[in-house]
Amino acid sequence: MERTLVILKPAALQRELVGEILSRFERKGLYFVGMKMMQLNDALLNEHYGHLKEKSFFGDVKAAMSASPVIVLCLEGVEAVRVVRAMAGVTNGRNAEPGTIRGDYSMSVEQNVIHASDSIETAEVEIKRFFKEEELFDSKRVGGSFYYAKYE
Ligand code: IDP
Ligand code: MG
Repeated sequence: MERTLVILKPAALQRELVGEILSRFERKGLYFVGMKMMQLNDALLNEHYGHLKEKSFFGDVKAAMSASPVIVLCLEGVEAVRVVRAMAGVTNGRNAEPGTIRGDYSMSVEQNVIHASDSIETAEVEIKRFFKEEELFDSKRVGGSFYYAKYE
């Protein structure tokens, strides 16, 4: 199985879309193997968005990504990188297909609500960038009841 990295951007938190976005991944059948809230700093953003450093909007993107905390997720599943990228939709929310996350929740190229790794190689680098080994968990389901205690 593959693992991929997703970031719920400040727009997702400020617009209170976190639950809806998480539930899409959960219902799709992706396993949550890592999840945490963090404040992104300039050093991390220079690394994460290094491919954009010559772009005129680089500073704006970094400002948008550090405007509030974000939630980083590591999702696992067969072909998870491709599947999650398809669920995200194309970069510009105005062009993203309805039914995708960006297509349903964004009207902007910058404020496009989530980040998703774009290839298996990138995903490996990005997961290491945001998660320590001990912050990632086994996706294997455990036995027993999670509805009642034994004595009820
Ligand atoms: P991606 O997020 O779809 O992989 P990238 O080209 O890697 O797209 O760009 C990273 C992020 O930079 C985008 O998600 C978006 O927030 C922002 N961005 C990309 N292109 C533009 C642009 O033309 N104007 C403003 N922001 C942009
Ligand atoms: Mg990208």
